[in-house]
Amino acid sequence: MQTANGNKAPIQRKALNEEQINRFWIDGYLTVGKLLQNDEIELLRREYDREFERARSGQGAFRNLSIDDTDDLDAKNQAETQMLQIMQMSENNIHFRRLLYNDRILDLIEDLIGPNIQLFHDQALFKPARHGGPVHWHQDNAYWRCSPSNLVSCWITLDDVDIHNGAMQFLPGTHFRAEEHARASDTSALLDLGDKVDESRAVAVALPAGGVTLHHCQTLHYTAPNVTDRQRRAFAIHFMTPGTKSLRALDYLDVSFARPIVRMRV
Ligand SMILES: O=C(O)CCC(=O)C(=O)O
Repeated sequence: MQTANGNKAPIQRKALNEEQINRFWIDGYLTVGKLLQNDEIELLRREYDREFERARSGQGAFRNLSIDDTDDLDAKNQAETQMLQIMQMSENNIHFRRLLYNDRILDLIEDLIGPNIQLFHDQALFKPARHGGPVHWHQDNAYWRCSPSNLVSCWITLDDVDIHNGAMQFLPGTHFRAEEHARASDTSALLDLGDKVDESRAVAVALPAGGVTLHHCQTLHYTAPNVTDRQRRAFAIHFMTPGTKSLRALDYLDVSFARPIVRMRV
């Protein structure tokens, strides 16, 4: 934007400094740290637990990504390994709906993708204590196949996370190139980049409850099985700029480009 005297107007940063923005574009992810306050975390934990109890008792949709896709409630609930997912929790729960419009979150996103922001989708990702399953190495856009591939995800944890209960692990600098993914060998619900990943370069991001990481839709990431006595409750919000489209999403994904515009400043 030009000012009246022809000079470039300084870009208005909302939440991130220049070094953080550069870090995000160089590494493909950024650790933000604790963003939610304790009372917000408590409320969201209660609502999250309620939504999973409802779903697991047959009153709502959920998937166990650790097993092949199925509608069999017992199979999903009783599997030895459980990576549980509720898609679009914000469509049924006002508190998670409100979180989509949280200014502290949107200010971060605005600094990365600009002032017009649309929800691509949201998901709750729950690893129960002791038998929480992994999410294999992947780029989000291998599932979504969105174009342009410039979506940014905000991953929020409602529990303290470290490498043992399923903290996010990222491979810095992998967002510059789309990789071919294969279906995982242990479950039809996940993709897996498998041997192609040099895990020695992975960075695990420990966070306190209420903490946030941001990642680009082509950044390779992974979360390990939860082998601890602590549950790991996370919620991911995937944001895009309006006008993004999908070339050809995987058939089992509920891809929509008609979700709310959560901030508009044209
Ligand atoms: O929460 C997890 O375990 C995985 C999250 C993830 O892959 C994502 O948010 O893109």
